[in-house]
Amino acid sequence: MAILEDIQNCVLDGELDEIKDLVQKAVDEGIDPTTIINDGLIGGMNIVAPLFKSGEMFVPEVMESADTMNEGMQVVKPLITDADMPTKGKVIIGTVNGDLHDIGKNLVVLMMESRGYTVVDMGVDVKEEQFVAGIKEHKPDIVGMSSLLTTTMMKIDDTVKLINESGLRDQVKIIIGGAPISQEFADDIGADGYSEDASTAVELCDRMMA
Ligand code: B1M
Repeated sequence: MAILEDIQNCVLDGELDEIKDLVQKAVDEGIDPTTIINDGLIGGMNIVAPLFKSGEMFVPEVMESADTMNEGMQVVKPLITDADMPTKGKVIIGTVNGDLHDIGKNLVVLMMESRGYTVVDMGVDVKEEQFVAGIKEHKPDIVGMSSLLTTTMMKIDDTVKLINESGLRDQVKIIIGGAPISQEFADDIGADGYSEDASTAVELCDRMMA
C-alpha cells in the first residue's frame, strides 16, 4: 500500500511535522492500526537500522527518525488496546552503578522500542539490587546493561552475580554493551550476549526471542 510506504519514508527522513497527518490519512483509509504500526512506523525504523549500522545515518538522524515514529504512534495507540499492541518481548535496561553516561543506552532504547520491544528504562547509575528489583517487578525476557567506564564495567559482573544469587538467572537473558565492553568480557562474566551498537543490540534480542 502506497500510504504505508509514505509513512516509512516519512520516518526515514524524520519529517516530524508531516507524520501525524499521514498516519491519520492511513487510519481514514481504513487500514488496521496494527498494520500501520508494523508495516509503516516500525517498517520505517527497519530501514533506518541497517543504514545506521553501516554508517550511512548518524546518531542525530536516527533520533529524529525515532521521534517521528513516536509522534506517529500517538495517533494509532489510542485506537488499539494494550493487548493488541505488538510486542516482541520485554526488556529492562539501565546504565550500571556509578555510571552516568546515557546517550548510547538511550539510543539502544529507541531502537528497541521502535523495532517492537516493550522497554522499561531504569535510567543511569542503576544499583545491582535495583536491577534485581526490576526483574521481580517487570518480569522481563531480557535485561540490558550499559557501561561506558572501565571503572564501572565490573559493576555489570556484580549485577550478574546478584541476579544469580537471587535465583532469577534462568528467568532472563542478559545482554551488555558500551565502549569498554567486548564479547570476551561478556563470556567471562557469563552474560548471554554482547553487542557493539544499538542496531546489533536489537538483532541480538531478536535471536534470543526466536
Ligand atoms: Co564521559 N567518558 N566521563 N562523559 N564520555 C568517556 C566514556 C571517555 C571514554 C572519555 C575519554 O576520556 N576519552 C572516558 C572513559 C575512560 C575510561 O573509562 N576508559 C570518560 C570519562 C573518564 C568520564 C568522567 C569520569 C570524566 C570526569 O568527570 N573526570 C565522567 C564520569 C561520570 C560518571 O559516569 N560517573 C564522565 C562524564 C561525562 C559527561 C556527563 C560529561 C558526558 C555524558 C553525558 C550523557 O551520557 N548524558 C560524557 C560523554 C558524552 C562522554 C563521551 C565523550 C561520549 C560518550 C557517548 O555518548 N558516545 C565519551 C568519549 C567517547 O566515547 N568518545 C566519554 C556516543 C554514544 C552513541 O556511544 O555510549 O558508546 P556509546 O554507545 C553505543 C555503543 O557503545 C552501544 O550502542 C551505543 C549506540 O550505538 N551500547 C550498547 C551502549 N550501551 C549499550 C548497551 C547494550 C548494547 C549496546 O545492551 C544493553
